[in-house]
Amino acid sequence: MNFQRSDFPAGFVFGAATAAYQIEGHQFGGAGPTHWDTFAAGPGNVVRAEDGAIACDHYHRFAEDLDLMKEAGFDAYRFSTSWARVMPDGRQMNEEGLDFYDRLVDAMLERGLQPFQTLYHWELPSVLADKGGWTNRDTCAYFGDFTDVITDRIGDRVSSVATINEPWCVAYLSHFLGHHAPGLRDIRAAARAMHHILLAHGTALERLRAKGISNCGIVLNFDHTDPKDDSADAVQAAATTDAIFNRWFIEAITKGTYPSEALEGFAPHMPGGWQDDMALISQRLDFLGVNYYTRHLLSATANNVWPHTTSEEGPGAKTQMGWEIYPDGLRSFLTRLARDYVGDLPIYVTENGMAWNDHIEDGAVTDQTRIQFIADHMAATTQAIAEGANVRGFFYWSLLDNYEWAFGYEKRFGLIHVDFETLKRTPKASYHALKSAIAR
Ligand code: IFM
Repeated sequence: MNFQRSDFPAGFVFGAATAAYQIEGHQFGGAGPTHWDTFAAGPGNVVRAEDGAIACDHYHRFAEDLDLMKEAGFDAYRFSTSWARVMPDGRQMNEEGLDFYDRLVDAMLERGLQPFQTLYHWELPSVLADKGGWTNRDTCAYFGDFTDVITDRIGDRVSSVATINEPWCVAYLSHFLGHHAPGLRDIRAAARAMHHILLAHGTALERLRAKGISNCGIVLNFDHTDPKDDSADAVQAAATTDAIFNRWFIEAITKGTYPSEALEGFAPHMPGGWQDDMALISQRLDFLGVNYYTRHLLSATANNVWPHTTSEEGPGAKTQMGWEIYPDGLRSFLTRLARDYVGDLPIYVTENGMAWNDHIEDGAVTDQTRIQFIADHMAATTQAIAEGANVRGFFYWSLLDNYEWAFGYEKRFGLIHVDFETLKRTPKASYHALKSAIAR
C-alpha cells in the first residue's frame, strides 16, 4: 500500500470494525430473538434466508480474532454491543450477555486495543419489534435503559461510545425502501422511525453523560449524490436525495432542524410534537463517525410516489455489491461536514471498505483490488485533513467476512477470509498490506 502511518497526524487511530449480529452468533449465550431473525425467515428477504445464528462464531472465537487485530498492529477495535444479547426481551437483563462484553472489552485492553463501542447496530429485540419497534416512541426510552445497563458494566473501560450506527439504514432503508428489517414500505412508519431513531440517540447521549462517560457520538452513513445530467429535474432529484440521506440526521444533530426538501414528504406523517424533541436530539457531540462507501447518480422519475427520484450507479469500477468505487466522495464528505456542520469536532471514518468475491488459492487470498481501494480512500482522507477536516482515525469495514444483512454470507468485506463451513480464519493479502503500511 502506498501510504504509511507517518502520512497521518500524530495519534491518528487505525482500526477495523465489526457489528454484533454480523459476527457473534446469536444462538449463543442467551441472546433473545431479533427482528433480523424474523425478517430473514420471511420469503425473499435475505439471500438463502440466512440469519446470524452462528455467523463467525465470534462469541467463542473472539480471542483468536482479537489476536489477529493485535498482530496487524491496529490501535482500536470498533465493535457493537447487542441489545438482544444484553436484554433478550429488550427489558430484562441477561447476565451471560453482560459477562460476554466484560470479557470482550478486557481482552481488547489486554492486547492494547482501544475499545470503540457502538450501542445499536440493528439487532432490535423481537418483543420490542412486536410493539412497533422504531415507529413506537417508547422504544427510545427502552433504549435509554439498555444504555444504562451496558454502560454500568463496561463504561469504565471503553474509549468511545457511538449511540446508533447508520440511522438512515435503521429508518429509511428499513421502513420506506423495505430492504432491511422490518421490511416496511410505509411512509408513515418511515417518518416516525426517521425521528425516533434520533430521539433514541438523544436519550442515550443524555444517559451516557449522566454517568460521566466522555467521548460520545453517533455514526452516520453518507452516500455521494450527483445529478445524472445538467437538467433542472436531475439537479432537484439529487438535492432531495441529499436532503433525505445526507442532511436529515446531521442537521437535526448539529442545528436542531430537518431539511425542508425532506420534510416536504415526511411532514404529514411525523409524530405529533416532534419539534419539542429537537433540543434533546441536538445536544453537543464529542465526535462524529462517518461511514462512506459509494456514490449514486440521480434523476427525476415520472413515478408519482414521493420523492420522485431514480438512483443508479455511476460509471466507475464496481465492488461485489455493485457499488461504484468513488474515493473522492469520502474527501468531499469529510471537508463538507467540517465546513458546514461540525467545524473542528473530531471526525472518525468509522467504516469504509469493499466486498469482493474472494477465494482461497494455495492457502492465500490475493485481493489486490481491495488493497488499491484502501490506499485510495486513505489518500482521500489525508487530502481532507489537508483541506482542514479534523479526522482522527480510520476503521476498515470489516475485520472479518460476515453476515451482510439481506445479502447473507455471499458478500465478503473482510480483511480476513472466513470459511463459513469450518469457520477457519485466513488473513487476506489486504490484511498483510495494511499491517505493513501502519507499521511504517
Ligand atoms: O455491513 C454493513 C454494516 O453493517 C453497516 N455499514 C455498511 C456495511 C456494508 O454494507
